[in-house]
Amino acid sequence: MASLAAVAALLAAGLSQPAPAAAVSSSAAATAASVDVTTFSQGWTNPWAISFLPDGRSALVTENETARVYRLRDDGSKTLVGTVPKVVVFAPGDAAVGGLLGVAPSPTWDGVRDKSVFFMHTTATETRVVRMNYDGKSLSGYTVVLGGIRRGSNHHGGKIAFGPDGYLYVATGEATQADLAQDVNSINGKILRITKTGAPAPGNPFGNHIYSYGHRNPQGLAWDSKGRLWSAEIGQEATDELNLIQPGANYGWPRCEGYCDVKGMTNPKATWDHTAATAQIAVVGDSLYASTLRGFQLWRVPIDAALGGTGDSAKAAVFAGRALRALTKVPGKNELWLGTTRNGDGKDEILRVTIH
Ligand SMILES: [Ca+2]
Repeated sequence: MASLAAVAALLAAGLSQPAPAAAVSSSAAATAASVDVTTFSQGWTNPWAISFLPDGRSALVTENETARVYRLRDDGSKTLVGTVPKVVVFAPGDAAVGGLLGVAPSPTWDGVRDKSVFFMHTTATETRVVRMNYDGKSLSGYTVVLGGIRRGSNHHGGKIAFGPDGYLYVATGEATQADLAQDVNSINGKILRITKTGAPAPGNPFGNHIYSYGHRNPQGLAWDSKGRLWSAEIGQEATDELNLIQPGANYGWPRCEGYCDVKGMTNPKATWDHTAATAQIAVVGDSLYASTLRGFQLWRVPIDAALGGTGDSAKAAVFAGRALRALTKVPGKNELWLGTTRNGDGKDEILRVTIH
């Protein structure tokens, strides 16, 4: 447990002012992956999401409040490709409250025949998924794909990602209206599964946009090597959750937060104290990795342990010292790109996390 004590010490030192970043070894020595963390790209302001283009060597990165979109290459260089219009942040300075959120290039994007890139963002009145054209140089056009997602002061979800089935999965928050999460006629507090034109994907469990429900503020989506969908969401007063997502399942909010024993509600596979603010997830090999905003940590959760009911005891912090959000796996490598957040204008970084 020495490594967890080290994490605690870092946190005690780092909560008000970011402490020097440090990698810590996992507590589960027999199965632990060790990580090397290096600063990879600097000059960022609250990066929210990182999503690779099909070339596998460069990614689009959104900035939350500036609404800017950059292309980040594997040498760490970045190029501004445009700004998403109509983005409204209600409370500048607090990255929790909307702005430009997720990004997902079309899986067949080539910049010529297929230029489609999808974004999720808040406007003055709603949260929406939009499509823009990216020709490899700049963004143009703006088409609303799915509007009418309610926005509140907070809890906007925001992650979007194409699944192995080619459909777009959209994590929506309950916009501080908790009862919407249990309403299968509302698209808030859900994981949605939609086509590129915003229609319900074929085979959805309720015949509408909804794939799963009972979510509070989900910001993480990732698939494992077996094609299983996982999601992370931030809790209210007690518990952040890592959930294994099944179509049609009810993940409990607001009746349940974390584990509970209510018929028809699906329990999480791992949890954190809600003060961690567990944001995004990515899969490398047989483990899930989770970034935390207020926990200042990157966590590793062995997938087999999570499936077997021991996710909480098996999870371990592998890096600590920075407020973290944007997280994605690098295609073809045992590597993550991980964005810091809330360090002030131009002071965030994208970190390269190499997993051994
Ligand atoms: Ca839940």
